[in-house]
Amino acid sequence: MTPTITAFERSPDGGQGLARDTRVRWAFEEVGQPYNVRLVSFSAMKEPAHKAVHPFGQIPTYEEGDLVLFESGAIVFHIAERHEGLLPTEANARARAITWMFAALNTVEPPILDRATTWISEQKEPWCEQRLRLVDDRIRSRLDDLSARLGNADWLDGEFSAGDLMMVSVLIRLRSSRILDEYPNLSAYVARGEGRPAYKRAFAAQLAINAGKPPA
Ligand code: GTB
Repeated sequence: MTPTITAFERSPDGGQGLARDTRVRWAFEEVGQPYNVRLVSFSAMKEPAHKAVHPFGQIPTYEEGDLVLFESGAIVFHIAERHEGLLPTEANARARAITWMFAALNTVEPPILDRATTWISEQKEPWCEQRLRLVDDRIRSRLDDLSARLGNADWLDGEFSAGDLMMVSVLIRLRSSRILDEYPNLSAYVARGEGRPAYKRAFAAQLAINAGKPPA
């Protein structure tokens, strides 16, 4: 059965691929699994029908027969577990790749999200600039360590894995801040991820929906 995911009917980013359906699309593309997309509006997301699928009224979701999932991390993990290509077969390497998925979502993404929230919702507050400086320092602290760990390697732990897919997806959100430019190896890492044919297909698929539409 072909899985169906949900995505914004009209993404606030106008097709920059920053919404979290892109990472799920990328995972599907990496493993060669076709998928369907159901587009939802901001108001429909808060209706009971969508909340039955996603308790918090958000995207992305994943439906395949009786199975209903939400949370992009859980969905990418599910795809990676069910198909070859995103997780190593050797048990310890597999556990490490999963660890990097969690690190991306739990350790690196939170301050990046704080930045986005401050930038989008708190710009008019008198303390906004001060808060941005604090959040940027927290981001730099994570990137300092991530950059040191990556070093000159192409990927975080051997071959490209779901851990890299998630980490690159999280770092992409930083592009407009220019903070990533301070870390040439992380910029190159993100560029390597974006250069993968699977990422390009995922990006193009979401752009095809959002191009030409004014941002939501
Ligand atoms: N932890 C959940 C996950 O990883 O799946 C978070 C899901 C989430 O935040 N979904 C967002 C959503 O549905 C879309 S991706 N928001 C609507 C709502 O909460 O009412 C976050 C997102 C939104 C917009 C941009 N953008 O425009 O740049 C980027 C990312």
